[in-house]
This record gives sequence, C-alpha cells and structure tokens, in this order.
Amino acid sequence: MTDGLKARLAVAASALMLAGCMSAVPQEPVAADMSEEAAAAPVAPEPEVPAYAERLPQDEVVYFVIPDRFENGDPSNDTGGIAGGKLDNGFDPTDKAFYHGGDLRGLIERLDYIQGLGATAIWLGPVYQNKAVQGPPGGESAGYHGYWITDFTRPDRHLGTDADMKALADALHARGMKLYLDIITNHTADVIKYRECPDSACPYRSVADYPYTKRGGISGESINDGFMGDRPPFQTRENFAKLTDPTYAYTPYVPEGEEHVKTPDWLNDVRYYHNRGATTFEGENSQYGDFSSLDDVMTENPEVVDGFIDIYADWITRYHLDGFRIDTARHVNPEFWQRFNKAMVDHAAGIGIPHFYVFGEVYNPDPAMLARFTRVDGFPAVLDFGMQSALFDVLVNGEAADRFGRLFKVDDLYADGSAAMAPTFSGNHDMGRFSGFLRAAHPDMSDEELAKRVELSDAILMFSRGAPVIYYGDEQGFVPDAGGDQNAREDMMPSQVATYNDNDLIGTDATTAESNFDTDHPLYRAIARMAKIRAGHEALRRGKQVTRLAELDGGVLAISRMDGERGEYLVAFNTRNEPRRLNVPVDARSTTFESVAGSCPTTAAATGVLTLSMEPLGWTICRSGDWEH
Ligand SMILES: [Ca+2]
Ligand SMILES: [Ca+2]
Ligand SMILES: [Ca+2]
Ligand SMILES: [Ca+2]
Repeated sequence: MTDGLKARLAVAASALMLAGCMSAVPQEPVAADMSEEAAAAPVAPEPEVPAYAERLPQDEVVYFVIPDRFENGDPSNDTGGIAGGKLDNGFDPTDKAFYHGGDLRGLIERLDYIQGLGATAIWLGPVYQNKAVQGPPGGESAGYHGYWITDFTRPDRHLGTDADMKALADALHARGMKLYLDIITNHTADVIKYRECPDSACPYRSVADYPYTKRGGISGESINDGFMGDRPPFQTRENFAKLTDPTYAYTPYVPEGEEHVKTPDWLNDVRYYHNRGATTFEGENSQYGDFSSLDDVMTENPEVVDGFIDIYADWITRYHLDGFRIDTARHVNPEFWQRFNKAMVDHAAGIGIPHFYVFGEVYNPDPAMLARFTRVDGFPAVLDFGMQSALFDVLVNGEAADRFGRLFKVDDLYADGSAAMAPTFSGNHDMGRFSGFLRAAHPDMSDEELAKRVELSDAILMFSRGAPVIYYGDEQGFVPDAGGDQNAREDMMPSQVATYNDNDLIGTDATTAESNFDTDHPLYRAIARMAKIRAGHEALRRGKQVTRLAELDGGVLAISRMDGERGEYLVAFNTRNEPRRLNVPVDARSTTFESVAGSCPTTAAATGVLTLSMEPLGWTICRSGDWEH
C-alpha cells in the first residue's frame, strides 16, 4: 500500500515537473555557441517514465490470474455475445472445461485485494478472442483459458471490451502496479483440418520424409520449385515466396464458413502454418507439430515474424504494458525469438517502458535447457521450472537442501543477470498447485503442516533470487484434485463446479463454493507479510545471492543477499519438521546482526560464523550491522 501511494505521488510529481519544463521551454535562450546543425536537429522528446516503470523486474511480486476464473464483474458478457447454448458460446459455470463468467471488470473490482497481498504486478492469462468451443463431438471444451486465439487484436468478448482492457491497465498503473500479458505466437485456435484425417489428429510427418518440394512424400510430384527450406540462411521473403503449395505433408484446408475467422487476415492463409500433423513434444516435431490440433504457425517465415511483431507491439502501445509472458516458447524456432524479443523490448523502450520484461515458458526443469533460451533465443528471462522442481524435491519429497545448492550453482549458465530476474513459482495452471503436490504425496499430512510447507515454499520464492509469482488462489489455501490443468483452475468467485467445491482447503473452513477474497486467510496474511519485508529491503530483491549452507543430508538452506559493500542479509530456511541449532558461514565483516524476521543472535559466534536456532519448517532473516570500511 505504501509503495503504491509512493508510486502515485511520484507519478504526480513527475507529471508536474514535465508540465513545469514545458512551460519553461519558450523562455529558454538558445546557447550562442550552438552549431547550426545541432540547433536544427529535431529534439526527440524523451518519453516520460512513470515511477513504477523504473522498478526492475526482480523488484516485483507477480500475481498470476486466469481472468475467467477470478471475478464476474459483468454478467451480461458471460456468453461472449454468442447466441445458443454451451456448445456455441462455451459458457457453463458448472463445468470445469467451460467459461465461468469471470472478466476484466471483475478483476478491476478486486485490485485492492491483489495489491493488499503485496503483489506489484499482474500476469494476466491470455485475453485475446478465442474460438469459444473446440474438440470432437462429445469431447468439446471451451477457450476460457485464452490459449485458442482467433482474433489476436482484441480481448475476448467473454472477458470484456477494449475499453475494459484499457481501464484495467490504467487502474493498475495508477496504483503503481505493472501489467504483464500472456502471449502466444506458436499456434492459433484449431481451424485448419487435413483432408487425410478430418476428425482426428494426423500423425506427424517429418521434414525429411515429406520434404517441402514433393507432394505427399519423397516420391511424390515436384512442388514449390526452388524453395530452399525453412532454416537459416534461407529465412528470407524471396525464398518463402516460392512456398506456394502447402500439400507437401498433408492436404490442409479451412472448413467452410471459417475462411476469415482469424484476425489479422494473413493468419487465414494455410501457407503460414507447418501442416505436418500432431506433435509428440519431442525432436523435430516439438517445433513443427500441432499441439492438440492447434494450428502450428510457420514462425520461420519472416512475414510471420513481422506479423507477430506488429500484433504485439500494438498491444504494448495501446495499454502501455510492462511485459509479456510467452507461452510455448520451446516450440518456436530461435531465429523467431531473436527478432521478436528484441523488437518488443526496443518498442517498449521507445515509448517510455525501460524495463519491459519478456519471460518465456520453457516447460523443462533442466537449468541448462532453460538457460539456452536466454543465451540463444534472446529471452531476457524464462520461467524457472528448475526452481519449481527443486522446491518439489525438497519440500514434497524430502530431499536434502543441497538440491537448492546445486540449482543455484548453475545460475551462471544463464545470460548475464537473467537468473537474478527469473520468475520463480511453486506450481501453476498447467502442473497444478504446490498444495496439491503435497497432499497427493502425503495424504495424511496435517492441515497445519501443509500450511507451513506451503508458506515455506512461498518464503523461498520471496527471498531467494528471482521474481516470485503467486498463482491466484494459493493465498486462499486452494488444494486442487490431482492432475493439474482444469483441476487447478478453481474459481475465486463462488464456484458451481462440484469437483472444486468438495476440496478441503488449507487454513479455512470455506470451500470454493463461496467467494474467496478473504484478506484474513492465514496464507494471504503470511504472503502479505513476506511481500512487505521484501519491498522494504532492496537487498532482498536485488542483492547478489551467495549460498552459505545447503546441507548435504539435512534440510537447512542458508543464503546471503548482499547489500552491496554495506552488509548482508542472511536468509535461512528449515525444510524439515525438527527444530535445528546450527552454525552458518557469513561474511567475516558481519559481526553484529538484527532480526528482520525470526530469531537472530545479536553477534557472530566467531569470525564469519552465525549460530542460528530454527523452528521446524521455519524461516529467518538476519541483517548484519553495517560493515566498517
Ligand atoms: Ca462476466
Ligand atoms: Ca488444426
Ligand atoms: Ca511450433
Ligand atoms: Ca475435488
């Protein structure tokens, strides 16, 4: 709250200063010695940068929301303006696979709640117009999640209008909060079908067995004469102009009546898609295959790259967005990202967004695989699936704290500064919630222990390197059924889904059948307290991280966040159920300490040693006295 107020005051102050400068301009005498050339050069006005935009990505606490599942601010848009029933408009609040009525107006109404949690940025699930319902007869589900886009240029009418989107962005910025939008370039909705298998997924047909220059296989008739393939150095307009016949692997077509269902219109041309059949998420097909029949875009084509740059730069311009979370990043070629990511960051910088945050979803726990996307594909950051995996191994599976030690040791694999601003998380809308992992692995675990372990997972996210992401509902103790995906996309507003409403939530007698915006929930309060500590100490957000102790057999992890040359914050986590008293290495200059959270001795036990007493599943932050120079 205080930060928000400060940011608002700062925005107001900078606006006043700008107004002052502008009125002063006419009286400004032109320097006599200024060369003619310099005097004639047009002065590009520096875009005004509001105070919130000066914060670094690692300063934020990010709150991830799926808008359909949050709050219904406008029941009149529940069917998205589409007539008919559930299979037409996708609305059925009793079915976890369909729209539930949440929208952008509802989200605006709940910003006090989100800001009160200590969140400083929202990661908003995709808001673009989706194909309302997809799937074979009997297996239909809806685009409530937003990942089945038809119109990339406007919000889905289930969620609201362009004006609602603007109102949300403005409301967040007025509070000094940032808005990150989930974007997709890998695929569109499932519109394109193949003649060979119109009602089911066609198996993948590879580039070598079904080359672009032969129809339907290596011995087929010659087509696309002179096309040199989709790889560098042939990713040129001239080369792709020769790819005119899309029947190299299958015979793709757009069903009648859907010829112009996608916007912008270029997306309706089947030549801009790979059309090679279904992905199994491995090898070549990971890049070229269709993800659940979603039309996989030919992102190697420079026209496609330009098209997506135009689409998403326009969103930045219209809503002054602060970042993008990029879906399915690993299913798109690196050359696409190299151009696209730079274009987004440059475009944002040009309109006064100096730290535009692009973070990719690379669904892989291996830090080496994650890091390559920061080094090769040009992602400023990637979602830290490695951290998620370590949290799981230690807090769910009981592995030793050294699991974290090994994780942090390879932070240097990432491009410079990227690990420091990686978005970290304990669960998500795809894999499920951390509470659910704990409950599934330990059905008999007490409510109290479950709550403590969830809180500890949040503490590790909050106080170690990176920007913590809280998945909406975690702070209300939601515990989803196993399986992730739809099971972990519960409603914050009163739910009508039976399989949600029978869940036993942590720290409350409430169920998801009620409205769950409880600012007294113990997990909400715990996260708010941590976020406040984080906001109040710059080193806990930006400080270089040093691993002090990551026990080989035990459960204690201790790290220092260095406060420049002034001192350090020793942060320790006890991931096991036993209390501990132990010696932890610290900087030799840190001789005195004070507690920021938990119990801290006031002096070092010996030069460079702090003796800590830790509660079971507790966490402690001890700040050193200022070093003498
Ligand atoms: Ca609604
Ligand atoms: Ca398709
Ligand atoms: Ca792809
Ligand atoms: Ca259930």
